[in-house]
Amino acid sequence: MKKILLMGNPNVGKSAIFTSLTGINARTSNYPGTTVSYTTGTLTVLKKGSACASCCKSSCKGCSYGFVEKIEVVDVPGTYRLDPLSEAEKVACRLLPEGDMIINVVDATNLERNLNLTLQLLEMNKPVIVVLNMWDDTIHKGIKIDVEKLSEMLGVPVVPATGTTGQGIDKLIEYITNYPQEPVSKREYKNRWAAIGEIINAVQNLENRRHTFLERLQDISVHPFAGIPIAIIVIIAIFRVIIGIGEYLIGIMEKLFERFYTPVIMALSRLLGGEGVLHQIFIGDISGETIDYEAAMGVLTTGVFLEIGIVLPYILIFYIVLGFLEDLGYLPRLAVLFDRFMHRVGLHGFSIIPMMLAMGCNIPGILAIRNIESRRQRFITATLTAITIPCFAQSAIIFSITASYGTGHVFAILGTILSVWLVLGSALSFFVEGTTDTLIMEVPPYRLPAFKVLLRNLGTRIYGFLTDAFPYVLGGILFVNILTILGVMDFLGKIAAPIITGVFGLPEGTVASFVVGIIRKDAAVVLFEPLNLSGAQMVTGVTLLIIYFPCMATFVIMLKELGLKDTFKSFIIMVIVTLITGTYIRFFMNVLKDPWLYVIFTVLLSFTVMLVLSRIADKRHQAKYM
Ligand SMILES: Nc1nc2c(ncn2[C@@H]2O[C@H](COP(=O)(O)OP(=O)(O)OP(=O)(O)O)[C@@H](O)[C@H]2O)c(=O)[nH]1
Ligand SMILES: [Mg+2]
Repeated sequence: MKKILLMGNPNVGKSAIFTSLTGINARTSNYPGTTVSYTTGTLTVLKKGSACASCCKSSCKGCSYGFVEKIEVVDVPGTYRLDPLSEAEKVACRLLPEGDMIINVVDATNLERNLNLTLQLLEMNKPVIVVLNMWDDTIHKGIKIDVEKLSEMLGVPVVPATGTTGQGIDKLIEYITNYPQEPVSKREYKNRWAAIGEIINAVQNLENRRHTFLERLQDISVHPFAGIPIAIIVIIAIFRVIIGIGEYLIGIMEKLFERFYTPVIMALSRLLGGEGVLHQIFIGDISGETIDYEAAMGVLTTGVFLEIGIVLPYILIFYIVLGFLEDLGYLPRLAVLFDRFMHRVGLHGFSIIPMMLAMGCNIPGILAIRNIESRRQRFITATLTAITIPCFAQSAIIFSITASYGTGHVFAILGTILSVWLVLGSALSFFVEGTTDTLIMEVPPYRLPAFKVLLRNLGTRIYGFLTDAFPYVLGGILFVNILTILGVMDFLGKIAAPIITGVFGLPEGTVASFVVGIIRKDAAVVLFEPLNLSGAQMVTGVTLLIIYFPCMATFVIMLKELGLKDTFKSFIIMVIVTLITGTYIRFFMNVLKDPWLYVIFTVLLSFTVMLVLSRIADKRHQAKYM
């Protein structure tokens, strides 16, 4: 099968064109580096018979029927160059020799810079078609491009297109099917930038026009004075909206469960005779006419309600908000704004993107570190993400279960993980060899997200959540129930007691949570519910569940991305951080008593540690290079 590679700079719309060509959903979003590995799909085209290429009589069978050709299309990660630096660029360059044809997707609003890669691709002696994507934006911005002239100067077909609406795709397919058969002539550009200048002068014309509202917003949101307060307001607003709407939806879900699901469970419970091993595993402890779904602990009661009743509503809102910000192009602006601050923990601003993604699910977060060039920063970002960022399924259960303890306790948990992030980040930056380079990142313009694209991305994420997470939660609860019945949990509890009870001050019953937490964190947090923990114990337990280990799936991805040695180092760090944090919370929550006092003290202390460490690191750095 013929293989076509979709290649181009990051964030030019390759995945959007890929989806239009193949009908396969590839993740698109408005920041460079969305695609970190490649996706393949098939384009099916109707071709004329070879004998018909010249005849075209209406009576000719080849002409009227033609034949079906299947072409493999590959959505390649973005690259600026063919001498790769980052992991994602390496993937792109490795794929290059395999392609029979290259579709070079170009951001037409940024033709000059994009042509650098185009000319490099033209030197590869392969058939190339140039797609001038973002054609809609090009028109809005008053940029005029003479397509025919450009095609003539490059010596290859050029097609204007809009990836999000599919405009221009027909023409592109026509060019693909009718590409001339003769071998491509050898090309070489001695002075690439001079050639680009010549092309731009000949084909591009800019019109003067007024700034749009989005462009003004663009300027304000990266302005150092206005940008940071806006970012803080945006982040607080996001959480308020998610929690507010999430709680509202959970209320509706509870009613729906009570109305439609409770009678089914009751009937099933009667069928199982109201007791016994199977009843305990699948239904759990229910009494009376209403079911406490969070505490029952049956696979079909707590397991199902946990994911559909609590996590799904939160995840839905979270992904709607994150999807909107991603497609609008806000995340790279956060990266620029927080760049200086992130340097204190040994990272540059880009690392904020993997971390934001990890708040939804840690896996896409860890995968996004491929766009970070230095190994040191990849290690620090992955370790910090795996230890301190709870996925939203976990956060949802935390909000829902700890809310009854009061806002102070919720903040005590959030404040502690923020502090671990600050202290651990600056410690890693201090101890891990190397320096942090300056942020060089392309910030895309704001683009109003297309509703269709938002919906498609949301659909993919929710489908992924339901198919990937749901079975693990049911399996996790089934697993714990069986272990409990077999007495294994009691046994593990006794073994782990010296640490769990002795050091952290938690009851032995919490061991089950730490066992399940290896598989799924949301299922683990809910196991605290029936234990009647004190406020301080809840803060300790929930915080330790966040930091002691990422879920198994994330850990496997870490192994793949970081390799065995670095993942092992990360793991050792997790164990040490868990021991220190557990001891810290137990001690200071007991000494300070009030959770708010604890939050203020802990956050101030961690900021101080961060400042001291980064000051010493600066001094050390200066001494080394003076
Ligand atoms: N206005 C407009 N937006 C587009 C067009 N094509 C893509 N986009 C948007 O541009 C952003 C980037 O698109 P992607 O398809 O993710 O770009 P990509 O080249 O695959 O990006 P990476 O995988 O990060 O290299 C997304 O927000 C798309 O919705 C277009 O023709 N017009
Ligand atoms: Mg992409």
